[in-house]
Amino acid sequence: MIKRIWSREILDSRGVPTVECYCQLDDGRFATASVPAGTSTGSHEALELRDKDNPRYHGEGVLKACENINTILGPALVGMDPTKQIEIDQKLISLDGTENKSKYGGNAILAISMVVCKVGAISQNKALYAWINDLAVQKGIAKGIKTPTPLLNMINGGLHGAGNLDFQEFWMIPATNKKFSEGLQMGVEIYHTIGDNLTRRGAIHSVGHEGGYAPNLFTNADAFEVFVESVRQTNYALGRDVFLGLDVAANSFYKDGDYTIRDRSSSLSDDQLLDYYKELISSYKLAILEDPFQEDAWDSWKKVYKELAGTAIIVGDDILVTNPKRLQKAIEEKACNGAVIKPNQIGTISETLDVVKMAKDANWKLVTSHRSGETNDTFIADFSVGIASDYAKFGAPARGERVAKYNRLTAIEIELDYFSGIRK
Ligand code: 2PG
Ligand code: MG
Repeated sequence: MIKRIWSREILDSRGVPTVECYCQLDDGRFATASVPAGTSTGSHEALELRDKDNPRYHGEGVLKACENINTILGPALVGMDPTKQIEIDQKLISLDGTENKSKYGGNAILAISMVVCKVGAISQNKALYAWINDLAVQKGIAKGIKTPTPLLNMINGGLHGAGNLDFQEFWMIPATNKKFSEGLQMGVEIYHTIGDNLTRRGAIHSVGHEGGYAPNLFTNADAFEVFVESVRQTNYALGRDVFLGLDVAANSFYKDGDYTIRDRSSSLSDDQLLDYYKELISSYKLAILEDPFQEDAWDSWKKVYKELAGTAIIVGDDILVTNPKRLQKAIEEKACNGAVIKPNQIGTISETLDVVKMAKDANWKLVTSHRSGETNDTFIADFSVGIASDYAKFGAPARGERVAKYNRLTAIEIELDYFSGIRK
């Protein structure tokens, strides 16, 4: 049973405070978990509690969230069985009592939900991904695990990049018939080739929040040009071994009814932007398009779904925010056919599983995702396997907090190969 839950403030990969939580059982075993945080957050996400009225860390501290764990939420769970995840999450939700977890903070609540999940697995001597799959089954999801196809974020723009691109994430997607580790290796080779090509072009680059290059280029489409050039220089064929994808994160360049991007001299209406996506999809073989319109532009989402869902997967992130109500609406209105899954957008593991169940029942594709502000916690990698996610996006194949998750997936792949007899 749970003996003690304790939390402290740590830093995420951007140098911004976040919550780490520790849970010890009465037999002495324990786990720790830490929550990620977004930069381009959707306005309908669970509330991330920050010490806005305290000048330390420019008001970004999370001491209050930690205190909520240490003095209220943690003590309320002492004595409970850590394998009762759904009951524990329900208790956290009712203690908070608000729609968006604003009383105690989504960051405080998720930290506990994650650490309970980890210690629940430990208490049964189970691999975390296997325990997550058991929880998924408890929620009515079909039994079964798999390693996902990675969406490797090679070029960072928008709110994530230090360069001048408007679109947020330019992905390389290995063909889905490749093993995870093979796709990752292809991605790394292409990543380094892109770096060389950007250097040769003098497109001054650093890296963005997620480890992808953050260049200065003339247009967003030029990033795809560099991509295509780089893939050609490897042994892989675009459209056969490798596909491209995009998280537009359109919220970040939407203002007063229009979208402004450097590819066009004047601002674009929703219809003009849709026409531009059609051009990009056919020129660059984009297989997945995330957040093409801002988070409340339901009519434009319905249009993009109608016109493009047969060609590319239309994935919702800021529009859905891993929220069952918004997902239900998107299913009914046919707004997308793929969902980004981010536990910290909703705040508990159980509610995240509810969203996974709904998306799977609607035959949508799942993209399990990190956040731009990450820690070295690899929980999300196990989660992606435990829910048999189609895709996982954990950033570039570079930078410690990103590769920690990819390396965890290769470890899981080895373990699964070993259990299935493929590997001795
Ligand atoms: C996104 C995410 C993660 P952030 O938009 O999909 O890549 O970014 O965590 O900044 O919301
Ligand atoms: Mg996104």
